[in-house]
Amino acid sequence: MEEKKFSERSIWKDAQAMLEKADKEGVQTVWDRRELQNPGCTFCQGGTSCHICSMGPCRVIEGKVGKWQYGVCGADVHTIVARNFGRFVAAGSASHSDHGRDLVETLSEVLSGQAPGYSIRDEGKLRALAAELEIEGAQDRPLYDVAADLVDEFYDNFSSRRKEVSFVKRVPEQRRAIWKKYGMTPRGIDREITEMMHRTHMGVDNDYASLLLHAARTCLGDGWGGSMIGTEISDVLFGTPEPRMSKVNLGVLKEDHVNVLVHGHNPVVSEMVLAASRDEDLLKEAVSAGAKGINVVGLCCTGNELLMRQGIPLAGNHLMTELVIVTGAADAVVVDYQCIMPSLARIAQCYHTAFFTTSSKGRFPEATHVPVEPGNAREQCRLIVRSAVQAYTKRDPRRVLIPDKPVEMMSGFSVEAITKALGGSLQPLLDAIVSGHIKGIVGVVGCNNPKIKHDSANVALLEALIRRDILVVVTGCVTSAAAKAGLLVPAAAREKAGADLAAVCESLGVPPVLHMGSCVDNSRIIHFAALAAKALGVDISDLPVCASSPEWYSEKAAAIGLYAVTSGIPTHLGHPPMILGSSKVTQLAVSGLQDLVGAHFLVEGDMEKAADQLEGIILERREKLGI
Ligand code: XCC
Ligand code: SF4
Repeated sequence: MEEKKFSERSIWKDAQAMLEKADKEGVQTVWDRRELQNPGCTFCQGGTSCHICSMGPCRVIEGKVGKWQYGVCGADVHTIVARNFGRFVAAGSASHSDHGRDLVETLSEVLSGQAPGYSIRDEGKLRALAAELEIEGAQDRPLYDVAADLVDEFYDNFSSRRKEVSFVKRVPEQRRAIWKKYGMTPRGIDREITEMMHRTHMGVDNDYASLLLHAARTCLGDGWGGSMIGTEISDVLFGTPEPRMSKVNLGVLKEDHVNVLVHGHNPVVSEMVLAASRDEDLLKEAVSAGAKGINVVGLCCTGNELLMRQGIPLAGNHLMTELVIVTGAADAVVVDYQCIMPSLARIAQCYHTAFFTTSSKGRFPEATHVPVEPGNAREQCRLIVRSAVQAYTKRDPRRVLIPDKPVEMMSGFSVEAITKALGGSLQPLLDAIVSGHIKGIVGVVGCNNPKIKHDSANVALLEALIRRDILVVVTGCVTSAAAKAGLLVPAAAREKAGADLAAVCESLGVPPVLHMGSCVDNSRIIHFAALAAKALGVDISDLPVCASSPEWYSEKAAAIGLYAVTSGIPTHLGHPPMILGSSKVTQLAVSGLQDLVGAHFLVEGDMEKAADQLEGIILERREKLGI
């Protein structure tokens, strides 16, 4: 393969160097497999194939008569596309929410004394949450009693006994009225997901619009339910993030250290791996093995979790997860669940890398499984770190290549931290928006996708937005893109942002792109939007606020998009979901939703044009607000 090809796959030097190394060493990557899948299936791309029952599978084409008109059961193309999309986002909602549930369980086990090693690190946050949810004596009853009530309340959010999930309270009244009108108020997190599966069984909900409204309800149960609970309890257990500096790219690996990579989503695992890596006896073992220390670095969302709260460096995002092993310097990769490519365990076998799974939900046949549960996490994570030290002794220095120097970045912008940075209230930020120094805010979130040159769209959109004096917040895998591009440091304001935005950022000492966390932490963004809307006495759909996922790939990202839109935030996607086979479903997504919820999806592959469109919406909304 010639060099040119590597530079077509990723915009980053560290990635290109590793792609070249992978090629030399015969390691197949996600890009190679993407090419092998070409050309894709047109039916699947348009969402018009159905395998929901065994009378099929069926394939249909809109506008055909006779053959291809209906599935065997009689479903038309709109029903089929809507059912497929409903299931797609239900799976995304389930993933975020099941992660959230794991945190409720961990907190519950802390209370019953069954989770040694975990504790309530942020008592203030726990009491504030309890007060917000009107739990009696939130501020003065014993901490564990209040926490027990909070655990009950959150468990109840997953059930079928409620009319709405707790955090619907956070939503502006106008928005709640819209949800009520269209039957979109999420009642119970699991309930909406289950109902989505029920409705999409053969012969239940056959009306595409009705299916999509329930899909929205399911996703709202994720955003304002499962994800939000996940974020809030993570803060309670591990601390609410505050601004801190860190580093990013493959250069954060250290040649003379035992490198332990944590990948996945749940801080319950990664926080404990980090704690174990700081144990004196294990550090001594590392030194006896010839290393200078133990270096824990993050990947993807659990990397974001550690970065936000502990300042742990980020090795990279989704498309870097294979390449990090190709450095030959990854002594252990520790995973929990979600976005962990099945290829990783095989690639680890090409090196000395020890690959550990920790969740009973996320097994790989090639991996060493070390089950990590709240009750045994401390010991199990010590075992993992000890094995990493042993793996280090097997590292082959001739195969090690750590490309590039790390880039500096700033992280830790929780809603609490932003409020604090502004002097205790959101008012100065709202003032800057009203005065026009900040035109608006866009949340740029989500993944990588080998269909799009790695991080090219993420970075292009970020730069185009800040140039237009639009403040950007990032989460998930866009974080690493933003950081590598040098956008997560205060100096980026002067270098890359428009003059007005730069002036605001400089006066506050913050970057023009603020890192707000992992993907479940998109709940921080909608919470932030709700607070801003309430402060201005308007609905979220009145705010000059948009969202984008330029390189999204996952079911979770689609769920996020749908809860953002139905929360009133217009959302751009860099490439379309599998719905284009139905004109009615597509039409509802890109314009019909506007009339219902005051926001819609936009799909645009050119990031300058996307930035123009987002700016257009922001200016329109400003005008309507009279600012
Ligand atoms: Fe996964 Fe969360 Fe996407 Fe990254 S951004 S590829 S979903 S790790 Ni969530
Ligand atoms: Fe075919 Fe209908 Fe069965 Fe889908 S549900 S596979 S369209 S018969």
